[in-house]
Amino acid sequence: MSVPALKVRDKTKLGTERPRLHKVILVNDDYTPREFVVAVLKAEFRMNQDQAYRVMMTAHRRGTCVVSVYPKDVAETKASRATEAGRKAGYPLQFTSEPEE
Ligand code: TYC
Repeated sequence: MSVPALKVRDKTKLGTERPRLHKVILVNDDYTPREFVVAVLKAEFRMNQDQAYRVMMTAHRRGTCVVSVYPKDVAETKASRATEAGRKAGYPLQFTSEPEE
């Protein structure tokens, strides 16, 4: 008589979820010039003129706009660098990062 094979649940897959990505968010303000925001988006987030202009205008009209998503450390570094670029030029431009839903 053959012994029924025991079904062993393969739990390895449970540990293979990819880490959640984090959003970088552009926040509107009343002082930073539009062209400056566009220049920072192009320099820090590798956007072309058209993409950068659309993101800037969305934040301008709605208050915020998601710029892109990255692994946590990359999102945090890019948000600080971009915020720092504004600060150095004397503008209150803010980029934040938060986990994606
Ligand atoms: N609201 C700014 C202006 O009218 C432009 C601006 C857009 C600033 C988006 C920040 O995230 C921003 N000069």
